[in-house]
Amino acid sequence: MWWRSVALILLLMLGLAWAAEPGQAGGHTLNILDGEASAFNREVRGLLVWVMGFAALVFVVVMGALTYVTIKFRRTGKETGEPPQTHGNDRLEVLWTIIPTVIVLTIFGLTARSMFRLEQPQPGAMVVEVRGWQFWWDFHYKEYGVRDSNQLILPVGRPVTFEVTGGDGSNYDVIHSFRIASLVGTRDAIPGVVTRITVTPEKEGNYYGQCVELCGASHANMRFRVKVVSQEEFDRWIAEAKTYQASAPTDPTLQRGEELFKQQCAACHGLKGVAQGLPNNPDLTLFGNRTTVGAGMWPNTPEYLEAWIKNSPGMKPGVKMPAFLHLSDQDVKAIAAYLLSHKIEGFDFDKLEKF
Ligand code: HEC
Ligand SMILES: [Cu+2]
Repeated sequence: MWWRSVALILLLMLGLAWAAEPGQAGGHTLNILDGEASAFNREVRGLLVWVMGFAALVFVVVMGALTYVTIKFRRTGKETGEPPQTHGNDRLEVLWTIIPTVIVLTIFGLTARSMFRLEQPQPGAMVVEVRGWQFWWDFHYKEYGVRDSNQLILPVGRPVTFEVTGGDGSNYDVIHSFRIASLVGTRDAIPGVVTRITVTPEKEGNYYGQCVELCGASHANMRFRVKVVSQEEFDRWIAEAKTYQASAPTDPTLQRGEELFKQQCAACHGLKGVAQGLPNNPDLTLFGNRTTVGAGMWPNTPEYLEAWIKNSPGMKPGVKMPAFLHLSDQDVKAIAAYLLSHKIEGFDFDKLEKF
């Protein structure tokens, strides 16, 4: 029945509208037409407008013709035998071959032009290696020798080239895909392969990143944040991050936290000055500066952090971090306080405007 199809379409549209609502992303916009913050997104938006324009034109012409024919040649009940039979129409057939060809070639030309523009090498670009892991992101500022996970700090106005790759080529690695909704995207993060993408962020702010290639149980939970700050702030950030070394705590709670961290966590997680860790686990050196926990999932508050340490597999399906249910609440609190104490002072990334 026709009304069922209409109801289904309306329901789908409602679902899409709900999913696109900024509240779903904690105040960040997921609108791919948002061109406020980068020439990259504006270029892609321009292309999308052309493609959607042609698509709308084709839709109207085809549906219009279909409606016209359906009504004009509908059954009247007065038919006597077969209607007149028509075979072929050269003029029409040439026309409906040429018009789609012109449309496809136009879209091809526009796409090629955009691709050349976007692939232009940018002199002076900063290189950041991006590595997708199940289910989190690692960032490596090659020229500065700084590593950070799940949060990327970038200076405004300077081109940055992402060298996107996945895992370490070991056999259980899968493909992820790198996208910062309001800034740039998309590049697949493929183990053993490096793909590049360059963008110049134009506005300071807090951006939302997300894996956009189905990669397992927590694909939807594989997010990250990008903080675009002034060049001066970035310079201070990177200079301090480069030389950061965790110092021995004096507070007894933090001392207990460090002891537990060394016992329970240091085999996996790096923390400069305390633990080397392994590359296939997030770096926790500057965890106190991170605004989220669980790869962009929850606000980095003591409550969420403690819940995460105790039972991350219960919060995020498929995580490659074990639960620590055997630790007492007090011990978990001590570890959380210890992790949050590691940070560079004077940065409040939560204050930034959300994009
Ligand atoms: C077997 C290795 C392993 C051990 C041991 C381990 N972790 Fe993890 N941890 C991981 C992995 C892998 C992730 C990434 C999970 C994800 O988001 O998919 C992670 C994520 C985290 C995060 C979130 C990082 C972020 O930026 O979102 C924190 C915090 C954390 N671990 C703390 C700890 C603490 C504290 C301990 C010790 C009590 C610990 N981990 C023990 C592997 C481990
Ligand atoms: Cu994914």
